[in-house]
Amino acid sequence: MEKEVIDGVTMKRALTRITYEIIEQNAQLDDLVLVGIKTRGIYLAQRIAQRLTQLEGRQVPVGELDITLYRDDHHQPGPNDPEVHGVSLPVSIENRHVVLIDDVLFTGRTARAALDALLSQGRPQRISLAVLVDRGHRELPIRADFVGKNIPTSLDEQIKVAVMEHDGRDGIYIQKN
Ligand code: 3GP
Ligand code: 5GP
Ligand code: MG
Repeated sequence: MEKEVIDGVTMKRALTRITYEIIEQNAQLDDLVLVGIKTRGIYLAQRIAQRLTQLEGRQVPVGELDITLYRDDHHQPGPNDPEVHGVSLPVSIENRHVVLIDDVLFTGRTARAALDALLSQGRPQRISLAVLVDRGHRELPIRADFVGKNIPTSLDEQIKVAVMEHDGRDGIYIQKN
């Protein structure tokens, strides 16, 4: 059972608002680097970069982090933890302001793994976190600086973020397992 909670137009507006908030916090966009977390976070980062170009006439570099849940090959019990599989940064992040971008913020463990991966690549001046959806249930002291929508969920619900580039439509859906 899947229910649309945010339509495509509202989702685009949320991304535009996040873009304006990023502009407000960065007098000189020269220092900015956007880094998307696979899969949909990368598309969201690319969209924010496009908006920055439209609004400010600036090209902002976009990097990618490949972080997926650690899959236990031995089927041992215990929670899965996110694991970093790849880091692709088009420029040095030394002394830059990095904005990490993900579709959904849940426990915060993916964001934590992303911070580790970034800090292993250099010493950014600052790292911020932007997410399209904050669904609550944090297990670590992590919060987002830019939030598209707060969507409180129960643990047996799942948020589905659809992006045109990957899913052929834009929208945010909630699904009960
Ligand atoms: P994403 O790669 O676009 O973030 O994690 C792989 C995919 O599984 C994610 O897509 C996400 O949409 C989906 N997903 C749904 N619920 C969960 C969840 O609870 N944990 C993780 N890691 N992924 C989830
Ligand atoms: P966290 O590590 O904060 O628990 O979860 C963040 C990552 O897990 C996100 O990148 C996202 O892909 C995935 N995730 C966790 N819960 C959900 C959910 O309800 N919906 C979707 N689409 N992704 C989720
Ligand atoms: Mg994600």
